Amino acid sequence: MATRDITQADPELQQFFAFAKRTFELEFPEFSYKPTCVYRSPEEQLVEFKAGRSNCDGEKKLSNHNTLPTKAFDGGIFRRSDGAYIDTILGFPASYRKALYAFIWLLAELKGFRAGGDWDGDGIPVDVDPGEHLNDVYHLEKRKP
Ligand SMILES: [Ca+2]
Repeated sequence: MATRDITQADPELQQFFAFAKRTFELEFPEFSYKPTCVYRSPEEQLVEFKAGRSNCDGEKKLSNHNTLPTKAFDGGIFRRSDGAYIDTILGFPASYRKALYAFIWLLAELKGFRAGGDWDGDGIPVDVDPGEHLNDVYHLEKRKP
């Protein structure tokens, strides 16, 4: 069963999550930042793979969500007034959404983590970087040592 329990993540990721949440919510008080997926079972990973949302199938290739403590978490942005997930708010401006997520993944890069909004860490967002393909702005993970 996939979880949203940040205490299942690597301690450095837990610390980063707390920092990012505090900083983001100070800067954008109309919104909140919450974990949307921390641990994911291999079976659930296969579902993500088949849907094209991950390069890892959970069988031959494990994702950083598939072990405990996890080496990754996904975070989402929610409207504080009603708790709505910004990705599901009708008419929420796409550019505004991108900018809010970019604030998080740029913080992650500054702190030495790898972000699915810019996998190669060149500062060019994944959706406009011809060298990248999987747009996963929610995903943050530890860099490989
Ligand atoms: Ca990039």
